[in-house]
Amino acid sequence: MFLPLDRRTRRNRPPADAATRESRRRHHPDLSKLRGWKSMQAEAGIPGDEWDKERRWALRMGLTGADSIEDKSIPTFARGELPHYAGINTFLKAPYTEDVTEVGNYDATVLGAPFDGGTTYRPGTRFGPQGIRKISALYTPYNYELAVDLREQMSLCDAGDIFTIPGNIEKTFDQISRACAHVFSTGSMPIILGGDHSIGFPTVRGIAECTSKTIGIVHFDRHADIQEKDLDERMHTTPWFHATNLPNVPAKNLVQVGIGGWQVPREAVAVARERETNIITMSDVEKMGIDRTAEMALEMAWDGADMVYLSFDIDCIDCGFVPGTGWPEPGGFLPREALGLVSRIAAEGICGMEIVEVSPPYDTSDITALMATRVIVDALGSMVAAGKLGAHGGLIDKPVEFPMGDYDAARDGARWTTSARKG
Ligand SMILES: [Mn+2]
Repeated sequence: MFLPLDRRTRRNRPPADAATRESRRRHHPDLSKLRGWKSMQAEAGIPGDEWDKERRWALRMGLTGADSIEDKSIPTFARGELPHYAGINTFLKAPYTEDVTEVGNYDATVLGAPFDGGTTYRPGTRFGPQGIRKISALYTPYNYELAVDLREQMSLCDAGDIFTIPGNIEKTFDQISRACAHVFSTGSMPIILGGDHSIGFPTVRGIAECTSKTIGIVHFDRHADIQEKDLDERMHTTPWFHATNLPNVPAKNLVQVGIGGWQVPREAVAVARERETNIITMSDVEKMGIDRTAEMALEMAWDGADMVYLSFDIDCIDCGFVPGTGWPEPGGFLPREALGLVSRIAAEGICGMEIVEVSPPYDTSDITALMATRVIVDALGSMVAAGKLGAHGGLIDKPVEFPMGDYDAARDGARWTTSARKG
């Protein structure tokens, strides 16, 4: 038994009287009240069937391992989750749905929007999807604190990247809207890996055209991103101007969290004021705390809305944690705060999400891409824990269907893509 140490003499203090003992009791809390204990017990109740299935599949795909390998679940060729450093990466090593008509078989679909033509300072976000997928291999699908195992409790696929058109913002927007509309129409929740923030307009447009219902947006950023044009085009400073022009995406349901610093243009503020969007600055968050901020954001985003979309600009986090981004700005969220907020927003259910502005060429040790991965898995984990994944499915009342490509029919058209060649 340990007696409390007297701080001055460093010797054990004599036993305290009953009243003092009572007041000290809180220093020895009931362990069973801790998340650590609860999660430890909860793990026993999570099934392992999908993991068994994956290992069975890995052996069938990758040959049995060498005779000297004692663990007979290890194949010769790396297949599936293990080892984390090996393999051809999709997001979280989820199955690659090369045939995009198959995404409807999964609860959620990751799709890349590799585009940085809307960038107004540092480029490089065209490599965002690759960077995020690469470091996502670090994760297991299980989260101890949430007591959630994504592999067992939901299904996820990676549809690869959208064919964007470098140097042409509008054609890229059309491609992105089409891709998002396709995924959303199948009922699978789209998770879009940007790309710069200009993609926020076409992603929301793609989703909005599949439903007559109203969509709210929770937008994490240091920047307001709501001016009409920047440098004469619809750059990454403009998505919410155009998104909130859509008939079923009202500006009053746009909640912008973490805004502040010296990079918010006055043009954007004027639009936010005219349209009466909801801006919660970083200092507002500091004053209110995470719980109240989340409560307020949810209330405003869901006010009269049928579903909520999450747009997460990685630069909302203090740039000391996310160097790999286009417009770094100090004074933003700590990672723990941002993740806490995302989890609370996602716990009420989201109909889709995007994570933008990750620029691997400016990243250090993959930390920015890692942060982006966390935002996604934390949102998914939170939705799974709250039983909200797929809740938006019943609201898709105008699903769209696009024809599959036909090589011969396309060849009859006027133009045909040539392979990229220098000179
Ligand atoms: Mn930003």
